[in-house]
Amino acid sequence: MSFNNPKIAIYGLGYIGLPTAALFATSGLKVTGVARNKKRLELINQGKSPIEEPGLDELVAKAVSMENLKATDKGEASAEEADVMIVIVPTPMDKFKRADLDAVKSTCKTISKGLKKGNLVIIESTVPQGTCQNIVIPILEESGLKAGDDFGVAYTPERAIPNNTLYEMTHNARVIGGIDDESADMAITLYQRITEGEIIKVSNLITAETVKLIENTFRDVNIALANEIAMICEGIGVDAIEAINTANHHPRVNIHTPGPGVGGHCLAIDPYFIVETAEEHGMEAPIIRTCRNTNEGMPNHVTKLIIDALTEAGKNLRDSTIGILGVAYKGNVDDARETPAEPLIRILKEKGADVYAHDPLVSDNQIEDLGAIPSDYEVALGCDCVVLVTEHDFYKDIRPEMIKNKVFVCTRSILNLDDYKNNTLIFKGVGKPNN
Ligand code: SAJ
Repeated sequence: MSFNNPKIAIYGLGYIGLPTAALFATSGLKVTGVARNKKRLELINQGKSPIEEPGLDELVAKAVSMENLKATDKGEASAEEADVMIVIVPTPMDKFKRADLDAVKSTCKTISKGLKKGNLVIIESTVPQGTCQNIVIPILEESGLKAGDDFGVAYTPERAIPNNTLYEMTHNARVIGGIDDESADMAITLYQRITEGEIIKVSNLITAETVKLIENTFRDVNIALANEIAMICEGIGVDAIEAINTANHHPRVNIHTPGPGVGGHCLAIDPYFIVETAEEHGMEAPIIRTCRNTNEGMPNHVTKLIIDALTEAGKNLRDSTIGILGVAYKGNVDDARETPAEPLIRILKEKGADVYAHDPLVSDNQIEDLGAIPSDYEVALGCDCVVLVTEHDFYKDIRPEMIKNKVFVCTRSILNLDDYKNNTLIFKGVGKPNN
């Protein structure tokens, strides 16, 4: 294999797979992207991005016009032609809160059929610790080749944040671990083509897997702490945001921001992968589990705030309309995966409320899938209780007089609290002192 100009096959053309493919292609390498969704393949081959991400459309257009990126559903043939195969497929959680590795396993099976001596297989999907060694490598070795002797294996987690993916992919530090030094070094040479960021080589595959999981777990645990502080502050009449922001002036304190719960395909899932691995080894992870419970409990807490606010207004949740502002899992993204809006909508409906939802970025179909009635901004603002769930910039200019029925619950810290004092509005919020 020529490592000056390896041919690459990337399995998975999603939020991370497609930008990775486009970056390698525009760096001058021949890249084949493999995915199943025909519509997605068509769009990419026309030089268009099926994913909303700043700069991605232009990058895909450039990669395709350079004739360096093509998308296909032929996984085995792509492996036969490639020198390096990169796996960036989703690893969701099943109903038992364990990693669903089906996509990783079937992709590795496909790759094993086209694997040749001298190839390098790189895994980027987030996986429980030990997956590369115990699951990926045995599947790849079904090819009859031996990992380490005949082909290389490396793990490098994706760590870019949606909405700033391209910048973070090309500037964040990258972590790489290999089955051996040669594998790690080959992967480092490859990623140096697309990143200006530092590349950190760790001891082995499992260390690299662990790094990814503990990063997101740190954030989830920290947010759980912020949420617990917020709920206590509400009860004792302290503005939690003021307290947290002030505490964060201390040089060694960085408390995260409370909210309606933790969504997205990473923080709400990855901590469970550590719990799973710990339990498989006869251990427990009580802190991580408790923090997950706290964050998963936030939609219940928000429901309580809504009930309290409506009660003050002399209304019943059962007979009320609720207007949700924002269903995306966080501000300024169009992504509603694992959004805390979903359990909130479910709980409110179970309690008999009619739930309307507005989101400037998420489609009406997705809003329906989440269980709410898609509505205009004005309709949501006209409900018996308005609940701000996502901190889209679009909502930053919301003013008390826009809340028609004068009952407002805010789960994010984007509004100026002073605006909500001393007026007739019934206002409650996560981490806001009860008025
Ligand atoms: N959230 C809070 N309070 C905070 C920060 C976040 O409630 O102070 C909530 C958000 O509203 C959202 C969820 O947590 O619902 C997750 O948001 P996020 O911005 O922390 O993270 P993600 O899921 O968009 O992306 C994370 C990032 N990981 C870290 O910052 C350590 C990203 O770099 C990773 O690439 C990504 O996970 C991933 O793919 O693992």
